[in-house]
Amino acid sequence: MRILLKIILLVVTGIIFFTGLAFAEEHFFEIKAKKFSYTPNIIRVKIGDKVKIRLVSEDVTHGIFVDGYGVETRAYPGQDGSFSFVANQPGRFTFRCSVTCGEFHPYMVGYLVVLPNARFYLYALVVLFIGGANLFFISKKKA
Ligand SMILES: [Cu+2]
Repeated sequence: MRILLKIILLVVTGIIFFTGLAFAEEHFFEIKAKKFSYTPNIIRVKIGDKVKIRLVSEDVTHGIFVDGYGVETRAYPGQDGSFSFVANQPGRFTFRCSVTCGEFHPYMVGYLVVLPNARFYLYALVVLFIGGANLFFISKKKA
């Protein structure tokens, strides 16, 4: 009986864990770059999400470099740039132009906001709880 209970706990834990992982989404953003701003200039995703960015220049050559992630691309007039990455660190990161494009170039910035995935943490808690309960049963059996 105990063994059956443990097997059920293990299977449930596994299912919950992998369902939690499956909540990662894919996001695509097209960012327009123009002297001296980005549109949009704030990008919000959840941790674990796959982020794909295309940079389109509306005037001169611009770049985009995301602090903390170290990803970069350039967009030339008529030639877009793109990159993708997995948002694996939570927080607010500045992205900035990486090509000197004029006098206000240093102010050409935007923000990447990576939010913690509430559902992921909820599931992690459930997994921890089930794991704890399992340990409790094991220790109780030994005593
Ligand atoms: Cu620039």
